[in-house]
Amino acid sequence: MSKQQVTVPDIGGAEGAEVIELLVAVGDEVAVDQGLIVLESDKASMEIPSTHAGTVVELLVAVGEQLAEGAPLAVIEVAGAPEEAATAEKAPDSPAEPPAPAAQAIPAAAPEPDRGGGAAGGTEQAVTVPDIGTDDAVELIEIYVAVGDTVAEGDSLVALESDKASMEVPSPAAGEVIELLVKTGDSVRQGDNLLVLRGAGAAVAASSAAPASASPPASAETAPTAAAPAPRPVTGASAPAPGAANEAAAGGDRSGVYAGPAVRKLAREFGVPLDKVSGSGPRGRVLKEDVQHFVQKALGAKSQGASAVGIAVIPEIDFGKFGAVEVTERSKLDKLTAANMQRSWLNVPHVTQFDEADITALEEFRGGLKDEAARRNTRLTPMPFIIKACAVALLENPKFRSSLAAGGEQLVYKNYVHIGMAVDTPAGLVVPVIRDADKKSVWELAREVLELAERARDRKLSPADMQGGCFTISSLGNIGGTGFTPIVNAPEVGILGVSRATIKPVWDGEDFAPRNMLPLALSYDHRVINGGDGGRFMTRLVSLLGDIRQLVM
Ligand code: CAO
Repeated sequence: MSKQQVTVPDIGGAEGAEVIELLVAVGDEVAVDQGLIVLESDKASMEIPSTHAGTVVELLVAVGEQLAEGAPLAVIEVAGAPEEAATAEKAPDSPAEPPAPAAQAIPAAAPEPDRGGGAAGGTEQAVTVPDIGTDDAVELIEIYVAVGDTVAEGDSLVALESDKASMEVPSPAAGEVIELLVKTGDSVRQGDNLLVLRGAGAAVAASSAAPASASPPASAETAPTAAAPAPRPVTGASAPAPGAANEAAAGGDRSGVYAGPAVRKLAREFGVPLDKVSGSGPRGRVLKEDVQHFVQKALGAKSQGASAVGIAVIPEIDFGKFGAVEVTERSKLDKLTAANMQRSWLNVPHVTQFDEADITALEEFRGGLKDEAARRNTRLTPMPFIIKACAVALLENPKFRSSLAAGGEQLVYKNYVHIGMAVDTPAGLVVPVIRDADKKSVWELAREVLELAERARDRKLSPADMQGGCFTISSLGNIGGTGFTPIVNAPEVGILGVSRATIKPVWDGEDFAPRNMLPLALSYDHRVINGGDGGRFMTRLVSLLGDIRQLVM
């Protein structure tokens, strides 16, 4: 038994690369060539393979660490005599060692010197696949440029992927892409033409590396080739030949995370855990679209509900299992109302306060005005009186016509009294707004209630008719019920729910007397209005409705 340390090999000149994934854990048995960690520089992600077979007894790095060539990664306990182990090990720092494709990254190196075939500015040059450390074909997984794009020297042109590493091919010179000679999914080898670049001034060097095996398209044959980045042999704890690649590590079982650098970058930007994304590319490779789809799905789930605030989403049930069902599409208005209700319900800490107003006198007065109402071609319901009473209470209690602003740091007091009135229509609930209710007479309010309710039911309200409210009244008095808790119409802070008035026996100190009692429910945003404010508002309202002579004072 001997312990052997695995270090970071030459990573293609990258000054530092980040550990983005650990592929093994302490106690794991590893084979020579099996990936230990994944490193990512700004140009490539690469697996660093083990140089020894044995048991991982120590992991010396953590995800997120920046590593440079020579940094120790792991300690492997190797079975057998130390001598044998030493023989099995590939000598670190051996300059004679061939390039290690598994750890090979193609750096954005300077082009090789012009060999004479280069051309001056404006000349077309074919850019070829640089030395990728293997004679085997690799897959072209992504093209970052399109015809017409202007690129700078070092800009990524395409991404290639072998069994062990994905790497971006940088442009050897500045220029304009005038022809693409490859497409995504192509298999390419060192020397194959990738694209034709029209140089932007400086000459781009011709490469002598284009192999005979390359069979470029006709248009490229005539063009001199632009230099690929200079090859960099991997030295140090060198990796084995590609033939020895560990298939499982290459993209199978461990790697829900089989993705190129651009995709990894995108995933990082959106905070997407790549191991949760199912790859739709060849061998399960995660593509950009897969990450985008993942983000879309996550957003969709949030907007559907409650997961946005950490509450479990209500499960969808197949009700057809229990009996006949009928499914209908909801109207836009219904869906909008639902969204608004949920937003208010989840954002506003509600308190609802209840009381009853004795409207016996109001109803007597109103009853006596029926003829007058007919003469004025209108109807006089309790609603205009309630609106007028609310307007007075709102004038006296300015907090009830305020709204929170600046994330709760400020309160905006509105120096106007615009009151919304919930109207039940066949298409759904709408809330037209009566402007300056405090300045209008009960007759004017009666006319406006009638007119707005008609326009609402005929769907003739404009968006402007439904904006600017300070407070809302929702009356179910014509429908029935003894009470309900209305939801604040945020960003307003208060809403009055009115239920059906009924004659009740009320103790007057000496006897029970039949009185016409109107049930009221006042909901408010408890971030703005406290119980005292609520109590004062409600008491005043009850008093105003109980003696409507005060409304003219
Ligand atoms: N108690 C007893 N009777 C009442 C009453 C009350 N609180 N409120 C109204 N009534 C009576 C009216 O007096 C009228 O009878 P008369 O003609 O004999 O006087 C009758 O009920 C019908 O009134 P109306 O509904 O036509 O008129 P309105 O002014 O009371 O209300 C409007 C207008 C638009 C508010 C109402 O029609 C409406 O749509 N209400 C529903 C609001 C709603 O859906 N709220 C819930 C929102 S949250 O889901």
